[in-house]
Amino acid sequence: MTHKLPSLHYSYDSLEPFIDAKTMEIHHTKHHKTYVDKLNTALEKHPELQDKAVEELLENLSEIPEDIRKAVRNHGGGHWNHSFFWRLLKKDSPCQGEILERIENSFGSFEEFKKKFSGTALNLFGSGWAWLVLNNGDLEIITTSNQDCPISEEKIPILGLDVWEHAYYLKYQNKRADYIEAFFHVINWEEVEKNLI
Ligand code: MN3
Repeated sequence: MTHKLPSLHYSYDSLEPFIDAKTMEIHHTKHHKTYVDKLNTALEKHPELQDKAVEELLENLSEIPEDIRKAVRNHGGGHWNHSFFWRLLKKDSPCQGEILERIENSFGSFEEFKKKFSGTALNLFGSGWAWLVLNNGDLEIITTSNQDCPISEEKIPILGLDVWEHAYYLKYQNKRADYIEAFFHVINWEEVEKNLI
């Protein structure tokens, strides 16, 4: 079994003007695809791992043979993180119901959550991800560096934002704050809520 690039359930231009079609296309067909390809290449050295789901690899990084552990962490993480991210994007999806209630209970209000999440994403130095995760049942905002995945730290990802420059540079250049603000217009809250269980 080899890992495959998942197709998106929407067109590249469907998040315009918040995330532009060109960025989406390059991000999916070049960046994400490269993670998938490099993960498959790494696993060729250990065929016994080829049938494992990427989650299983990432949950047990310490058990991955050392010669490919870094490749699995980077490219397996890249594959999982992007697959997760694509699923959570959609325009005009209001934050409501259980997910809104959980956010309000954890952060005081949606606005406080947005402020804290945005500040965390903005201040992440270098390349990485900002996340809303469940950590022992509590909602928390965290960051990971590079393509590290919260599931490797026994945390359950609820929402993730790619803050690598490749995710926004074509449209936003150095204005990461504007990209983060735009992201809040394209969060598929219905899908986010499904991650709570
Ligand atoms: Mn990316």
